[in-house]
Amino acid sequence: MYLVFLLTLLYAKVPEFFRAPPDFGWCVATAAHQNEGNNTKSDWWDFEQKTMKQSSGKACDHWNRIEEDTKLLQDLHVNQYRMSLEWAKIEPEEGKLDHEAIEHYQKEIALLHEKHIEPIITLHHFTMPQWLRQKGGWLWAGAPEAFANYASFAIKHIAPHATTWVTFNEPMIHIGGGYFWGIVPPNQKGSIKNVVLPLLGVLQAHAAAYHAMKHINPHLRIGVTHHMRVFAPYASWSPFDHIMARALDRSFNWAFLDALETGSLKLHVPFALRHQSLIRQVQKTQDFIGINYYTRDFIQFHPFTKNKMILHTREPKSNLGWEIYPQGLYNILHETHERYPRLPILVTENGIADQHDEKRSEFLKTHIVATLQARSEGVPVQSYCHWTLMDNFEWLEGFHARFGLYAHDETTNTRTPRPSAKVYRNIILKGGILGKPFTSHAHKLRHHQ
Ligand code: IFM
Repeated sequence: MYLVFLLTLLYAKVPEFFRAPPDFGWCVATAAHQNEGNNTKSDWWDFEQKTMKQSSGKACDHWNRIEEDTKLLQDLHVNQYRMSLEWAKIEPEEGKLDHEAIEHYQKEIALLHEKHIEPIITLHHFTMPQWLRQKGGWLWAGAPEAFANYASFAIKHIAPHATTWVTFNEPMIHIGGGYFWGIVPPNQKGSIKNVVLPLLGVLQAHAAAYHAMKHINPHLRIGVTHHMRVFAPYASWSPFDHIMARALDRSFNWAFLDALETGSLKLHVPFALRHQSLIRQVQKTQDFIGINYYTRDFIQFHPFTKNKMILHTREPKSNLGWEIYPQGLYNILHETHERYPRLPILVTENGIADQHDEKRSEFLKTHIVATLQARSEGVPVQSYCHWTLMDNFEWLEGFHARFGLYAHDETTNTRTPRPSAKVYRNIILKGGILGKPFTSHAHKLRHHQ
């Protein structure tokens, strides 16, 4: 009997309390275009008017409600807030600054500091000024310098007291969406090879901004927020599924971050793309790794048929059909640390589209356990940012994908806390969470079958 009890203790996953250190970053993440409204000088605005049924319009009218929304952050008890600046509002025409927009951001950021909420500021979150898009976006030779000037202006004049900065949000999604799938600006559907040049442009813009910002203030922490997914083979017996899952893992998850470490961009997608280039100035241009984690994909690959690749998901799923897979976050945190041991890690996005708030509380709990467990095992995770504060404009999905801790009503602009907001608040107030640990060392199983 005693032996059975001992064995149960040894092998059962007994809940543990995972404590966050007092300086842990409890955070929510947002983006300007999705919340502020009236981003009329941006390429996305243009794109919405021309091609979408629903436009971001006034979004959540956050532009006119910064006091009210800062209060929502205080109610959650977060001590960090990830937000972005809209370059198109700050510099609506090339070389012409909009002082009203600049004062607005100064005020918003001062308010956050006053309430002891540290801003984490993203400079580019999918949108760019129309004038830059017209010049060719990241393919324009002048783009790196223009981006570096904007970044330097922001750290000097908009948020001089902010220490953590993100140059680009989800560069692989931004460029893949624009130049391979062709579903977002600049709508250029093409072969996978089309992503190489704009990706190099983004790397150059990132590096130019990184060096310019560090020159002004060497104490800043600068990085990117990188969308990472678990790619698993659909059929465990299929070598093709394995090959493609591994290739996607290397190219989508690691190639960009590796380039920021080594200066060398290596992309290899079987039967489609093999690329390697060296941009020395990109080497060692990140001070932290920002991970945006949502889900896992199962990859089915038939190299000799027309429709070569099919993506599958499994239950349980969000309203957008994305699998809920917290073990993936735990594994990715370990893998990231093994790959870049010198760098701290921030979970800069993690959330779920869940209109009726049926799954969000459990989602929050399990993903925070994954984060804090990895931390307790030596992974230097410093923050957890939940995506997102309130329902907002979810890009191609419009307003129907509801990611908010607060429900947002587009007609009245009211913000109503969902039960999960209270759950997050309680975790923050307790400084940790009781939960079942994830299978340790599962990160060694590379493809999460
Ligand atoms: O809303 C987006 C965000 O802008 C970037 N990361 C993923 C989120 C959910 O799709």
